[in-house]
Amino acid sequence: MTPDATAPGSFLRSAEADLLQLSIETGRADWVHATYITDDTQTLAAKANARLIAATVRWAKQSMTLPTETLTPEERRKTRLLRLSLPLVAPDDPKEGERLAAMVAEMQGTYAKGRHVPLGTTESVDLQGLSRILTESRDPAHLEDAWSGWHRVGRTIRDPFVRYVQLANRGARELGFDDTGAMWRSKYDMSPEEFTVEVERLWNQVRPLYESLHAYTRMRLRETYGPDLVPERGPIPSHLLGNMWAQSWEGIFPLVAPPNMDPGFDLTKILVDRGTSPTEMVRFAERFFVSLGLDPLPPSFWERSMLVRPRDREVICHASAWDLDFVDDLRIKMCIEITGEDFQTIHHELGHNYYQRAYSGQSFLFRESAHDGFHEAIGDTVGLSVTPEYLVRIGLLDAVPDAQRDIGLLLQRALEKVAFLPFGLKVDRWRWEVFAGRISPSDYNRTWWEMTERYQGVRAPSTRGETEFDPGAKYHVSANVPYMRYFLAHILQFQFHRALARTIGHTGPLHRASIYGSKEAGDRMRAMLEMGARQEWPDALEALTGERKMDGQGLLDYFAPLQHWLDDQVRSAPKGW
Ligand code: X8Z
Ligand code: ZN
Repeated sequence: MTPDATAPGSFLRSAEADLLQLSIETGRADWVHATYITDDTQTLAAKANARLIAATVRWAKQSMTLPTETLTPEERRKTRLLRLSLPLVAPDDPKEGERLAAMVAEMQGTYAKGRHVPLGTTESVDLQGLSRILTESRDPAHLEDAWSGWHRVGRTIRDPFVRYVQLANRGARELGFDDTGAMWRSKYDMSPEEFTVEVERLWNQVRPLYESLHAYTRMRLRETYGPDLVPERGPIPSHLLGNMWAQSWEGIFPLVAPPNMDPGFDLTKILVDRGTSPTEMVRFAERFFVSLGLDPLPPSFWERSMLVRPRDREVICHASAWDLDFVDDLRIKMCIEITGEDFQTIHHELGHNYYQRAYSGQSFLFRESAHDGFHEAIGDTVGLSVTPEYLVRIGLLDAVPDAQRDIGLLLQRALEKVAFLPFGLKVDRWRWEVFAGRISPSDYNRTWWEMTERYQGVRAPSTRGETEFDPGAKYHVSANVPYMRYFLAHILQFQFHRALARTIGHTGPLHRASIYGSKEAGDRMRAMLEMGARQEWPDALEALTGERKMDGQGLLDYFAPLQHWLDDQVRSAPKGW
């Protein structure tokens, strides 16, 4: 249909109806692919995605011919969102569109099927098994083996990635963006240039805390692994940080915590000892949202979700949340393990589901979060309310450990959340450069590690050449999921938490605040969630926090007691790398 300049309203209604229907079809194809990977489901998902992308591009291009001056503000916002709704734009040529979708499906499939036979064993294990070695082993040879065994998956992802970058950029340019990275940066109600500056501002706010944590962790790891492996001043080897990508370090908490500083309880052990099932893990999280005054999940959630890894088929285990009919067909897809970490991840995923359900009353193009960092922050905000007091209230813990243990708890949280910050920044700073053509394929791996060292103060376990493609060993790179959202979410969740703590009248330290059971906090949150993407994100931020700017001070306030403690610990140790 060609837009009728006199009726932009009906043009947009047709676009929304068409895209809703195609999105539902694509979602079903994606769901079947993600929970049952075969050549056939891969082809079907790729075809459905190609069709949706082509239709969106068609509608978006037509909407650009609408006379802007005749549009209402709401219609103008819709045309803007229409043009920005895709993480990937296909070139006009349908053949190229299909090829692009096929490249992404192939990268995702390769990633999902990655396996390695760990040193000293005879059977291959998947990413979860290899990750367990990284968390549990203290033997550098086993750690390095699990690390490099997994990273081999990147090698076969390099070629499709190179093709994908070219095709995706061609598509983004046809839609008027400089490249795919510029398109991703245009989604924040400001110019791509302003967004780059905004991210830098937030990083500079929180960087000193990261540098203290880094110095402390390096000092402690040096005591365990010795000066040959862990330098006094240089970057930390990636395989010693308890996580495949060194993105979160809570796995090595037992190693770096001072002996008298354990948090007083071990959630993994509590859950395992009680014989908690995966379904019960999800029920805990659901009850938290219900305690805020939100509705229980629909019966179909329990029937259709994938909560554990099936024995008999390949699936995409990386956790995700879905809303198949854009109303109430909510589901999560996870390979739940009974750990404190997955307990948190489940809250993260349900945050997505509750957001999706809250904005389902909006018209289709507004059924999105205020910006993508908001979507990623909601479940984590609730997760920050999983305090010892809360665990006592729900019967998982007998008594609240005394306040002296708080530093242990804060250190554990910092190893998860503060350690993440430069990683969250690095992934897309790297991809932005790649999409802009400032990093060429022959430099992919070298520049990835340069940035890892610059931002995180972390180095590869051994020299990595260009046969390797280590960015491909991270899910979001292989699956074309933008990543800056997680950096923003790590800032926003503490800002949300601080505001909600004020709402419930909490006056003590922020890490002791839990909004469990507070309808008032729930109302605040819901007011923001229901807005979806109808208004610019500062309006949504204001609805929950009363503030209109993203602010790293919430995170700094939360960790203030730890910052003092860390600085005390590292007084004589060097900072930086
Ligand atoms: O991918 C996720 C979620 C799904 S949106 C599990 N996260 C990032 C990651 O795993 O790399 C959550 C934290 C960062
Ligand atoms: Zn998420």
